[in-house]
Amino acid sequence: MNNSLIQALKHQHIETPSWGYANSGTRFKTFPAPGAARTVWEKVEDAAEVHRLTGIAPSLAIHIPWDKTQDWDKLEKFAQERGISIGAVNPNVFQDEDYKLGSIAHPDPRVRAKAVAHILECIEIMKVTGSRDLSLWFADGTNYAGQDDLRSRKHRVRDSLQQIYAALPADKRMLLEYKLFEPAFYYTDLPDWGTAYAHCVALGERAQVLVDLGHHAQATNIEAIVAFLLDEGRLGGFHFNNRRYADDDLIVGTSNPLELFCIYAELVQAENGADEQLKTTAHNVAYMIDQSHNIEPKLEAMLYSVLNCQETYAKALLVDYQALRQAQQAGDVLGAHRILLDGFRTDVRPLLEEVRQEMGLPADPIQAHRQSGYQEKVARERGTQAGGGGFPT
Ligand code: PSV
Ligand code: MN
Repeated sequence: MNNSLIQALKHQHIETPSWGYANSGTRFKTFPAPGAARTVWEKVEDAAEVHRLTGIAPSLAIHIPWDKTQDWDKLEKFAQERGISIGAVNPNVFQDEDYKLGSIAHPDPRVRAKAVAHILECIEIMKVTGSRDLSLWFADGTNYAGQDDLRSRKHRVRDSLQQIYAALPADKRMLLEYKLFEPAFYYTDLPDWGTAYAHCVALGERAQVLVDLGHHAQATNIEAIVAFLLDEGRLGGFHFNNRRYADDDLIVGTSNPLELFCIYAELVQAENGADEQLKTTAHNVAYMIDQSHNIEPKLEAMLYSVLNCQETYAKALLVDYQALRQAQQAGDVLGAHRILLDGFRTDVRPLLEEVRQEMGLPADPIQAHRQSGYQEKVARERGTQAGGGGFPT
């Protein structure tokens, strides 16, 4: 087997989200999941189980205040003992009563200051947990034409982000996530990658765009966004999931595997190309899952998500990019397409079994999980809770 391919696969890093281990639902109903994590400690334990079985999920993204604890040092140590580090810190400026009309774009300066203060508190948490990324998503927007002044809102967003960026230590980054719509339906303050990018450029180099796969209009070419942001040195990270209609939070790679493959192909080319700056940008991309599973068994869904990323990465690594380039330059439309798709069509499961064996992991992590008794154990110990840490029911 090709050694650099194996090395790349062994060093893949997918971050799982604390909120993916807790009970969650739709606005219609939350079906409590037996054994769903109730506290940040249990979320760490679940993340550790996913990492134990896959070997490529060594960090956990947290959401504040859902995961707030009095003793961050203790949590850090608890996680470390289980092979997990605390990853991106996600402030929550969308669930307090004060945020009815927005947070950093709110018309009232008091509310904006409150939102900024919460995010500054999250930066303090990052210092203790050793997190590199401050991951920002805002529910800010309006529902009706005329409800608020759009340019004023832009200025309020910029001003708030500047205050936050100024407080960010030199070794930390701000990831700015956009979302087409929801919860606001008429106007969203950060609706697309271009808006996020423009704010990032105005802020400084350590402000980077976060691409959540669920946050685009139908048929948007996400790999093209990825290519553009990579080339501009502004792709900071991903929130992986899959959508069919809106922000559906389905398991990444299930409803549009080709899209995920094309995204990975862009990343692999950037990682392995000759352009050093591009390489650095690609190497620093944070690969995070952002999914809340409502009807699926939570751990198994998370395992699938991590493994789907692994499979897709392997396929993208197998493409003959040199031949692809030649076909592109020769104007060979379908020849080029076929070379790229050859990677997508390859069955990489035997290769990944070998990689897992070399890493001392179970050949089939899903089967291993099903046979491990972990799910039964947590169901017994934690019971079936309505609600729990994470999304309120
Ligand atoms: C919003 O839909 C989002 O994608 C943001 O990343 C949040 O932090 C996350 O989901 C959980 O609410
Ligand atoms: Mn997201």
